[in-house]
Amino acid sequence: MTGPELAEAGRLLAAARRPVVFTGAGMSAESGVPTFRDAQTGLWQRYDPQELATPAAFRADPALVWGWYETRRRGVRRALPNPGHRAVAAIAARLPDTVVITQNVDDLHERGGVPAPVRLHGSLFAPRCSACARPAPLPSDLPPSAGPPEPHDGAESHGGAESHAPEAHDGPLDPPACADCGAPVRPGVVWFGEALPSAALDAAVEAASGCDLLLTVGTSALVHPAAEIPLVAARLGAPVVQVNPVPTPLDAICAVNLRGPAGEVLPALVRAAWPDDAVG
Ligand code: BJW
Ligand code: ZN
Repeated sequence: MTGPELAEAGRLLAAARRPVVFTGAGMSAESGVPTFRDAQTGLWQRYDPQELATPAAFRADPALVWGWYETRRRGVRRALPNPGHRAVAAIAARLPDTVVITQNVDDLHERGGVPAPVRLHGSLFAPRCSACARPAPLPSDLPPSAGPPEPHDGAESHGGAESHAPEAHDGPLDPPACADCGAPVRPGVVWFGEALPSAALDAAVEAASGCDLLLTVGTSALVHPAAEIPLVAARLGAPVVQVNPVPTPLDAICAVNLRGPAGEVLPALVRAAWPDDAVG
């Protein structure tokens, strides 16, 4: 990938000292993890968010909701970080004050080399009690997805287009009971109508307020308050660079819009910023 936009984005990245990388579901799309709102492949094309991603949905049918999240968790365990995740890790390695903020509930940034992203919408891997909030152990996986996540050496660094969408085990599954109070354990994610974890939201706003470049990747920027993070950076004068195959509401505030998939654009961006480095 070449072009004046990429060159300009590369200049902005090379000049940055405190960049923020803000990611959404498109970041993991090339790893085979479905997005939410893409036509054809998005989860909300097949599932109703009101029946699965709200506290009321969990109260109404805990087994339906728990089973759906367990299936997604097992899909994510089979997925591998893609070259876009590696490129984000390369940026963070080059610029140690980089802050990675993600809306994603998968663990692909961590497995791609970013140990502690700021998580705005929680994690598939942190279930907790729905009543007392005590953290609960992860259920052990059933074959064929049994065992720990695959190690991430160079051999797996290409990710893959193979889909890890909910399939074989999709179906109701009773959630475990809390070891303290016996209430049902719930997924550790943020549902519609729930507050974001305050420490994560504070850290995200602080990072966006102090950054000198915000790179937004693979988000439709439709879900609030997360969608305001790039706006905070722009309002305070930081250039915003967007990576997305299609336009989003953020286009208007972006200094550069890089139209394309994260797994291709981000490695190209890293090469444009630091042509002499052997990364990406
Ligand atoms: C690629 C690609 C490739 C594809 N490369 N790119 C202001 C206005 C209107 C509404 C609200 C508002 N403020 C709050 C609300 C209500 C609501 C909301 O935002 N609703 C709107 C949808 C209308 N927000 C909330 O309810 C939030 N809570 C809240 O506000 O609480 C208030 C409160 C305060 C105090 C006390 C109590 C309450 C919570 C929002 C939680 C969102 N949860 C979800 C589910 C998480 C769990 C799960 O995984 O099931 O989070 S919804 C879903 O959307 C998920 C995502 O993190 C989030 C964002 O989606 P994302 O990442 O942008 O994905 P997509 O699919 O939308 O877009 C993918 C993009 O990738 C596309 O653009 C593609 O083109 C692109 N792409 N391939 C690069 N290869
Ligand atoms: Zn409990």
